[in-house]
Amino acid sequence: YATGAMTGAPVAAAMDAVQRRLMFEDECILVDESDNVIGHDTKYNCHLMENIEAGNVLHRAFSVFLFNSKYELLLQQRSATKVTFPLVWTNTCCSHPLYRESELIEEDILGVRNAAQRKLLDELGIPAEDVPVDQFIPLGRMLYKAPSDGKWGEHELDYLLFIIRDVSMNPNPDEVANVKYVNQVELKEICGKADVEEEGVKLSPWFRLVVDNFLYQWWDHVEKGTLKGAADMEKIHKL
Ligand code: DMA
Ligand code: MN
Repeated sequence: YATGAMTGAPVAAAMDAVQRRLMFEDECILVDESDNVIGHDTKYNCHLMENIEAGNVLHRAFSVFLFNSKYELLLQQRSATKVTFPLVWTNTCCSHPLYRESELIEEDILGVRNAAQRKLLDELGIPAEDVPVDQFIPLGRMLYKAPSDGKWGEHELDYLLFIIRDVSMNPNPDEVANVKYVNQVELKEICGKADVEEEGVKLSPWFRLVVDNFLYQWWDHVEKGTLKGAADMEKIHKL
């Protein structure tokens, strides 16, 4: 079988072709714990647990939480071919702003907003006009580390973005296995099931951190129309 000449890694050869391409093409933004840009590295290098443990690949990321006009939250189940965290249920869309001019803009968090709009189209087929960049509401930043399967993991400084819009969608099967809108009661049921291993429901670790620390209070603000007052972009929550 292919030996992965570029890396010498059979790991790379075993990856799904679409996901492998993204692992080497996507150049993530490396930051320090205060979110200052200190460099860049491939998505591949940033997610190898050995590099994470060495402490060199903290990178910038974002997590979008999209609500419809009934204030239901759109969840996605990651595809089976995702290299990290396959088949787990998670928030609407997650990825990384890339080391390119349009996604490095810090004024008004525009770089992260541009990346969020790009990935909502890539993963869920949501047209850009349905998610204008000025409609994303940044609520906070969190720093977390999470192993996936021993080989792979995450160590991110994650921008949490809410958006309240009715959208059209056409999920990309390379990225997404399933989607579902839930209300607060339904999400609490899903989280209850995720706590019981035999139920076979898995949630992503970053989604679980947001659920356990922030989500329901922010969701109440969504329902009351008071969300903007809930934002705190100064503090970086170390979770
Ligand atoms: C990475 O998400 C970002 C977070 C917040 C976990 P991902 O693994 O879905 O990234 P991508 O969609 O680029 O593969
Ligand atoms: Mn990451």
